[in-house]
Amino acid sequence: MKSFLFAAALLFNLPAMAQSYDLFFKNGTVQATATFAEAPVLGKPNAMTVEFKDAVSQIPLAIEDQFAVVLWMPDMGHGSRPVKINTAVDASGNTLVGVYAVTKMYFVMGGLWEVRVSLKDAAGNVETQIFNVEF
Ligand SMILES: [Cu+2]
Repeated sequence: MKSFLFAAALLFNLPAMAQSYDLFFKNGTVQATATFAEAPVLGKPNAMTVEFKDAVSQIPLAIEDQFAVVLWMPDMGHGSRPVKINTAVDASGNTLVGVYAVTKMYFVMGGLWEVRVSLKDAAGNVETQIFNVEF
């Protein structure tokens, strides 16, 4: 996906607006790359893709765990409305292994936001990794 977006940006000579964040789970073995194709903006329904990969081989990884994303303002102790998560599909409608489309990401006010990405395994253990977005 990332290489496709990069290629598309070159092809159409668009400004490089994509923003990517790499998060690591399960003692560094699982990589999750979160990409905003367009830089997030305040008060709009932003979207990102999250691609899970084996951190070493970079091969897409099907995730058995429950995947969740929460938007949170740490300085103010509140969040936003729930985001929507779907498995991502390619142009033919085939499910992309380990890729999720996260939509309805509303950053409802200016300031520092945490994007809290978490995996919950079958035993109920939750691991959360965070990246920041600031407006
Ligand atoms: Cu706030």
